[in-house]
Parts: sequence; structure tokens; C-alpha cells
Amino acid sequence: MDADWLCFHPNPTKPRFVPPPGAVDAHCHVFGPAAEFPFAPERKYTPCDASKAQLFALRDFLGFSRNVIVQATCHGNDNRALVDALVHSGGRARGVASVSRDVTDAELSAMHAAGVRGVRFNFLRRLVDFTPRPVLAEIAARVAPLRWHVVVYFEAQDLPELADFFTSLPTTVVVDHMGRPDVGQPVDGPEFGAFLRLLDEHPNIWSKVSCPERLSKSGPPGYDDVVPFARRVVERFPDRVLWGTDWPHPNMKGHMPDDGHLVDVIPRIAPTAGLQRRLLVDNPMRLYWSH
Ligand code: 0GY
Repeated sequence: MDADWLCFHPNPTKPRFVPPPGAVDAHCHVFGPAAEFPFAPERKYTPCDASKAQLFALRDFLGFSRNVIVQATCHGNDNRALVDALVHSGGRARGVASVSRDVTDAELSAMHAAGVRGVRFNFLRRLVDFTPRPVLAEIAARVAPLRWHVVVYFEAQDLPELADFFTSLPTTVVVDHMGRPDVGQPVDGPEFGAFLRLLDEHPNIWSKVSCPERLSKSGPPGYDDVVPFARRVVERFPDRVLWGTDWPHPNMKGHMPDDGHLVDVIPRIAPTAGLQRRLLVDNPMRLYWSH
């Protein structure tokens, strides 16, 4: 692994918050193990191994029932580690893959059978090389008939340039980590306002209210400065939000979060039992387990 790589927390705290029955961790990854599933040659980082068995043990420890595993960029478009985790989950995991325009219909069908329900388009240059928009549009058109969605990962300053592309997509679009707002700016400010407006105007756009540990300047354990942003999204779009741990937390440099502390942020961003049930159960079940 990279010399400055931080491995996931070895013994997280048991959260005080008890997730509702059937709760889904809708953003997490597996890394390798590299001896079995080598990392992609074009990767931008080399992580520690983080296996499906470790992920499923964490799921149980934190009080969750299911996972949505998102293909990590260190595996490029080679989805074998993801598919292996899905087929060994006993139906308790679904996936989001990364594919190129060369993917065949047979490969898409096989991934669907394994539990893949979406593809991810990543716009962070530190994670992936640039892919032209027409190529991404072509991939979106290929997966739309399968009723897959598109997950998009970008940083807030790039939203003005990307918004037209996102709104042109023919699928549900799920934004990772609230579009990575600068939480030093006001929650009522123009930057976050543009993100909220995008969701106001486009009912097919959803948001993950995940990764306070990446966005926070105030830091653990409460990640207090991120809470008003996530709460705003949950309260305004209660039927279009997802939550995830982001385990094993790729590219965290300043600190490695305690996953129990992350779970304890949930009741602060979704303060009622009804909001918690929609965020953790109803919404992910509709997107990932209904077809
Ligand atoms: C995340 C965030 C990151 C990495 C990846 O697939 C990935 O490599 O998603 C990041 O470095 O910000 O959502 O896991």
C-alpha cells in the first residue's frame, strides 16, 4: 500500500444509535485482497486490503443489514472483487460498477444477475483519468434499460460546468457526498444553494448524505460543521437520500474515522424515526432491491 495510506479503524466504537431493522449502508467499498483481485495498473493509489468478510463483519457490528458496494477506482473497470463480494453476500449486498464503452450486453446482464444496479462516473482528476462526456452519455444510455442509475462524484466548484450533463442523463442520478460542499461556507450560501436547486428542479437526482469525515473542518467525533448541510438535504428531499459509511475510507490523510462515530451522526441529520427509516431502509430498498 502507499507509504502514507491510512488503513481503516481496527476496532470502531459500538454506536449509540441503533439503525432501524433492515438498514442499508449504501456507500462502501472492498479493496482486493490484492493477491486474489489485483489492483488496476492505471490506479491513482494503492490501498490496504479490505475484504468482503471484513466489510460484512463491520455491517453486523454497526447494526446494519445490507450493503451497497461501490466499485473503488483502484480496481478501475475490473469489477471482479465487487462481483465476488456481491455473490457471497447471501443477497444482502448490491453494487455500483465502473464500466467502459466496450462493455458487452452479456457482461452487463451478468453484473445485473450478481446484484449490480448502477454505474459510477467519477470527475475527480486525483482518482481517474478524464472520460469524454459523449462516452459517459453512451454508457448511461446502455444501462438505462436495465433500470440502473448513475452515481456521480465531483467537487462543488465543478458543479456549474457539470450540471447540464447531469440533467441530460436518462436515469436516476445519485450524487456522492452532497457534491462535496465547502462546509466553511454558509448552508444558505450560493454554493450549496446551487446544489439544492439542482435537486429541487430535477426529481430524478438523489444525494448521498455521506462522508462528514471528508468534508469537515471541525473534525471528529461529531463532525459538527457538516451536520447542518446533511440535515438540510435529508429534510428537504427525504425520499431521495442515501447514507453510507464509506468504509474503508480511501484517501483519508488527516485522520481515520471511527465508524461507530459516523453512525452516531445519523440521528443528528435525520432527527425523526420516519426520516431515519426513509434514509436507511425505504430509499435504498427502492433503488437497489426492487428490481
Ligand atoms: C469515496 C471517495 C474517494 C475515493 C473513491 O473509488 C474511489 O477511489 O471513491 C476519495 O478519494 O475521495 O467515495 O470513496
